[in-house]
Parts: sequence; structure tokens; C-alpha cells
Amino acid sequence: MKIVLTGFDPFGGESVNPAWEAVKLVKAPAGAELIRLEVPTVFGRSIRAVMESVRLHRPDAVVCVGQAAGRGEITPERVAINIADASIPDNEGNQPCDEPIVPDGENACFSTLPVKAMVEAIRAAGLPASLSNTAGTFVCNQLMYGLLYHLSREFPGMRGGFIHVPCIPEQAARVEKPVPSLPLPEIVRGLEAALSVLADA
Ligand code: PCA
Repeated sequence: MKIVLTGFDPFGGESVNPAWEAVKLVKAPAGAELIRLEVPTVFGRSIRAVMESVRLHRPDAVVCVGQAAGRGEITPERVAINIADASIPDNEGNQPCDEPIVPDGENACFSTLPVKAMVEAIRAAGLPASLSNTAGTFVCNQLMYGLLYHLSREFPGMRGGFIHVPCIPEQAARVEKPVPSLPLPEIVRGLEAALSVLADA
């Protein structure tokens, strides 16, 4: 099986994004091939970059990964909503307010990844995980929505979805207020556990 695995680049003044750092290190599950892609934290461009890779590689599944500062667990996302509402600018200065991602799109798209089994697999690996019911309203939610919107129309049957990961301790060490974090090797292990579910399915 082939899996496109994406991670966002640093944003919001950070110098690293644990999502891309982890994606670079994740080992493919037995019998699977991983295609890794660094995605710009930019509205619109991120969807185009991921769909370009999907059209080129025709994978069995697409798993996008992003940073969720403030979360202490690895959180597969259940749902993406059709709204872009940014509290900070993206990496090209875009800051949409209450804008639909796809003007004629459905209000929400559900992940087509086995999200609950992924949560169980991450926990079984000894790491904190829970199912999230909101991917926010910034670039991550927008990418997840755009991915699922396009997959349902162009590649029905191809699985897709999103996983948010915590900050790493090196990021938490640079700020005054307490931010939960998980060391990078643990994030990598958690993502490997999640992907193993896909390979076993
Ligand atoms: N996290 C942001 C965008 C890029 C990333 O890694 C988000 O949760 O929207």
C-alpha cells in the first residue's frame, strides 16, 4: 500500500514544526510505501500541494499532520468544517475571516481514516491520544476539508484525514506560559502506531 504523509512547515514565528520534523522520521509500516511531503502553512497553496502529490502518486491513503499548540495528546481529527477564520496570518500574510473554504461545499467533511482504531493503537504504544472533534479554523482544518472535498469527488474510496500533534519540549522551553509537549521520538512512534492501523486494514 502507498500512503502520502504530509507535515506543515513552521508558522506563527516558530522555527520548527513538530509535524514535519516527525513526518521526516516516521518509518513506513511493513509492506507500505510512504511518500512524504512538506506543506506550506498557507491557505489555498497547501491544498494544491497535497492534491498535486495525490494526483501524481495515486496512494491508498493520505494522512496530513499539523501542530496543535496547547494539546498534550496526539489527536486524530474526526471532522473538518467549511470555514476559514484565522486568528493569525498564514505564512504569506493571508488572514481570512469567516470565509467558506469551498463556497458551494458541504458544511463539514468527516475523516475517512479509521480514527478510533488509530487512537487505540497510539495508546497501546504507551502514548497519550484522543479523538478530536475540531481541527480548528486555521490552515490545518482548511487542508483537511479541501483534501476530503477533492478526494470524495476525484478519488472516492481513497482514505484521507488529519492528525494533530503536540509541540515538542524545545518549543515549550522558549515560552513563559506553560505549553504541553511531547518529545519528537514519541510523536514519531505515535504516528507510526497510527499508520500501522492503515497498513493492517
Ligand atoms: N498547525 C496549524 C497550521 C499548520 C500547523 O501545523 C493549524 O492547526 O491550523
